Amino acid sequence: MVLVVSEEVQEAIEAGRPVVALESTIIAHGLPRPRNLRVALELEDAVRGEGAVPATVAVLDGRPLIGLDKAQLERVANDSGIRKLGHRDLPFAVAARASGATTVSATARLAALAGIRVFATGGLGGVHREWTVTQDESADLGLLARTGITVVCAGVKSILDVPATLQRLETLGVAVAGYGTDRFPGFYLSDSGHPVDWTLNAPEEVAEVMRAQDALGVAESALIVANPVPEAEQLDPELHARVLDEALAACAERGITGQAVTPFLLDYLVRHTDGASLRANLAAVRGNVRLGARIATAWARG
Ligand code: PSU
Ligand code: MN
Repeated sequence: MVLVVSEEVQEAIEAGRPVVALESTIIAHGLPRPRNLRVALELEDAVRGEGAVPATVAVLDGRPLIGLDKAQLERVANDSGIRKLGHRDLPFAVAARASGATTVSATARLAALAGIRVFATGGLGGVHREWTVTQDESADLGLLARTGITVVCAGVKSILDVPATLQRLETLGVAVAGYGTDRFPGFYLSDSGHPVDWTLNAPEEVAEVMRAQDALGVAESALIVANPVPEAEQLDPELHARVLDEALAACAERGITGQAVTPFLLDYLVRHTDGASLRANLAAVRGNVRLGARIATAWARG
C-alpha cells in the first residue's frame, strides 16, 4: 500500500495502544504563521500527555504520511506553496508527487485506512450559508457518511449554515452526540443555538457507542463527538456575530469561492477580532485533542 505509517504509530496500532489522528489543514491553512507550528507541536504533546500516540496526517512529495516527524511538521507549517487536499484530491497529489495538507475528509479517509479509529480536530466543514446559490457543501460530510471513524470536534465551523449542516448529517445518517451537553457546539461558541438528540458524558460512554456501532455492523459511518469550547474561553457572541457578517460580505465582494472560502473567513475573523477568534479556536482544538486521546484510551481498553 502507498500509505507511509511512522514507526511509532505503526507499533501503537499493532499493539492496540491508543492513537489519535490529527489533521494538517488547520496547521497549513487554518492558523497564522509562525504560531501554527507551535500549535501543531503542542497538540501532539497534548495527545502524549494523555498517554496516547498522535498521528498527524499530510501528503509530502506524493507520500501519504500517517505520523509526521518534526521536519515534516515544519514543512507543513512553513511551506507557503502547500496545497489543501480533500479526499478527492489524494490520487492527484500521489500521482503528481505533490505536497498538501489534509482536510477532515482526507485525514479521516487516510487514518481509517491505517486502522486508526479516533480523530480530533477543530470544527468540521459543512453546508455554507447561501448554499441555495453556490451549492457549497464541504466534502467532509459525505466522506464521514462513508467512513468508520470517531471524530472529536467543536461542532462545525460557525461560518457555516449550522442548522442546514445538522439536517444534512441527519439525512446522511451520521451519528452526532454532544459531549457533556444537549446543545450542538458552535465552534468559536459553546452553543450554536441548536439541540442534539444524544448526550455522552465520559470517554467510556463514547467507546461503548463505538462498540455498539461495530456490533450492529454500522461502523462504516462516522460518530461525531461534539465537544464545546468552555464558556469562559468562547468568543464573545456579539463580536462573533458582527465580525462574521463583515467577513461573509468581504468574501462575497472579493468573489472568493471553492477551497479558498474557509481559510479566508477564518483569517478574516482572526484579524478583525484582535486574535480573540484565534484564542477560542485554539481552546476548542486543545480540548478536542485531549478528549480524543481519552476516548482512544477507553477504546483501546475495550
Ligand atoms: N477546523 C479548524 N480549522 C480549519 C479546519 C477545521 O479549526 O482550518 C479545516 C478542516 O480541515 C476542514 C476544512 O476539513 O477546514 C473545511 O474546508 P472546506 O470548507 O473547504 O471543505
Ligand atoms: Mn467548500
